[in-house]
Amino acid sequence: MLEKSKAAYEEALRYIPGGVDSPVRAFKSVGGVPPFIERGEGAFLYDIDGNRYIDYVQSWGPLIFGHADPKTLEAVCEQANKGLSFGAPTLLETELAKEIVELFDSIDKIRFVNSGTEAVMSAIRLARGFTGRDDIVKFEGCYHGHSDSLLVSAGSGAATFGHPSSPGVPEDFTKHTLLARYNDIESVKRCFEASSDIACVIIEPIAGNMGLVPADEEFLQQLRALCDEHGALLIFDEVMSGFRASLKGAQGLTSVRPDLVTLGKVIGGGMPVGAFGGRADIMAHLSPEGPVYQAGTLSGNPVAMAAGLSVVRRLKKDPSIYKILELRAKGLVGGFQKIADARGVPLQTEVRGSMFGFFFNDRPVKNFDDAQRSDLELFAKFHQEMIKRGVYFACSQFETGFICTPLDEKLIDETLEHIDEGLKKIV
Ligand code: KE4
Repeated sequence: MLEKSKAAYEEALRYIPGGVDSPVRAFKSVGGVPPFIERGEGAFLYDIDGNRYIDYVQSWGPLIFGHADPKTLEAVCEQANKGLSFGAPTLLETELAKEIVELFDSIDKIRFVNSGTEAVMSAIRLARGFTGRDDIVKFEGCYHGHSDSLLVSAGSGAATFGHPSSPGVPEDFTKHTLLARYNDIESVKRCFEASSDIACVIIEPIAGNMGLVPADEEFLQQLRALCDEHGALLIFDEVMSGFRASLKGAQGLTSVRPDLVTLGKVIGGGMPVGAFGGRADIMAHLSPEGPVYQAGTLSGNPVAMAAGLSVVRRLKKDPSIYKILELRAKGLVGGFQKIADARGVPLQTEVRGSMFGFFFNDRPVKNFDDAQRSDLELFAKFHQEMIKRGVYFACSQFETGFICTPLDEKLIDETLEHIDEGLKKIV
């Protein structure tokens, strides 16, 4: 079934560390050979052995209209034929900036970069530059990309490998990073007691990197009040939840407003785009207007902007997409829950818009400690059974699943049959 991928993986291992350009893709926490993908089309991935998979990862979130979406490709090809990159301003950047600023009341100004990591790294530097303070607060289990000061008990790849803080990050870089517990306001208060030099608190308002764990509304409100009380900025990292949890990401589902927001994934439509934005008075501190330096050769790349514009404009034109995708996500996890209950398998599930999550766990998951108590061995066996049956779930318990528009009820029913067969085999 995966002969060619096996050979391809062995070859890749000779030239690329772990055979992959991003650790989670190596399937280390679930085992088995990672399928090498030949092409994607709609809801499907096709690997180089000709196997077809119903894809619930969609490149970790960006592809809300599915693989090789014709309208996105058309926009990309049309722009590419005019040139790939100019290193000079284009109308496209302003157009995409306008679409996002008009949508988010928390974003007065925005700047594009090339990844979520870059967006968060830049937002943190801006928060430090604006407040003149050095310390930051993050939450156990939240992942904000791999910039040094945030690789402290990250919730994505690092946590999957059980090495929450990465070698190579100097102690000096992390001594300014305080860790709090998700959905636990007392732990945040303790951070503010421990430091009077906190520039910002960064949070995934809907956490997607410890599995899907939404923040409680009351907790977010208390977090907002605490930041205001201490003059610290609140940063919502919506790289994953933006344009996925709702048209306005988590901000479409909570009354709380951040001072800065980071975005990525969907706003690039599958091309490399990240962004950070927020209050005008804060963004005014960014070079060349202000003293906080930040730059990038391919930032605002016109081809990537064209892809993002195609996707964002269609989502804004028809926000009912989110209701449809949420119903499908609920159909999937609802069916999964019934199957697990019938087979006596403890399961927790969660849905937020087009995002869904599930934990092999007998108790609700409210933070990273809860998530880590999930049955990771069962998750690995389950994932392998799903791959055998042509269902491509995220290859880690600490990730989130996604529904895209071509992934219809028929495919969800087919998935549920495979889930039932797979669970029957392993429990
Ligand atoms: P990138 O640098 O990978 O574009 O974005 C970093 C990032 C920042 N913030 C949040 C909330 C994120 O989810 C991410 C990246 N997400 C992971 C998947 N959970 C990317 C997959 C990978 O690392 O290969």
